[in-house]
Amino acid sequence: MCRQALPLRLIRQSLLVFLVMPGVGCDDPAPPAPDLAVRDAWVRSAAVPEGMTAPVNSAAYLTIENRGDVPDRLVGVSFDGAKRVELHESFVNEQGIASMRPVDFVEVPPGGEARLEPGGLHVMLMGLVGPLSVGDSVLTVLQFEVTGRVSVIAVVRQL
Ligand SMILES: [Cu+2]
Repeated sequence: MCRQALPLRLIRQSLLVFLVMPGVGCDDPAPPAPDLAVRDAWVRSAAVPEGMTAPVNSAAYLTIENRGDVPDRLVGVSFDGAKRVELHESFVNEQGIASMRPVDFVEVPPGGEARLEPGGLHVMLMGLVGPLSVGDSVLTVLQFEVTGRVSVIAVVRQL
């Protein structure tokens, strides 16, 4: 085993070790990196309420797997069909009422995955510009701290 999961702050140090001690027992010089795969991406359908021109909001859900050596973070999402997009988590407040709040990022651990699903972490789509109908496909762009931008097609489904 020569590839190890390393915290991001240690990557530079480990590269330095490779440079200073060339040929120290490793046939695979690839630096540690995240290796992300996104699956099960979907968006909750949203109809236009009577008397309005567009639905109020919706949410997107997906699973991000990290087959790499180091963590990555989902730090933002772009979606042209909404005026505002935020990463949210659901929680139950002190009065026992289900609520939600923004989070700055979603951690995707090496060898693990992050699940954004109803009742938990989700991508909040606020101020939709039009309806989201079951069976439609929509483009979202995920922004990761290390990996950068990843385009994902999400299917519209009923909750
Ligand atoms: Cu939300």
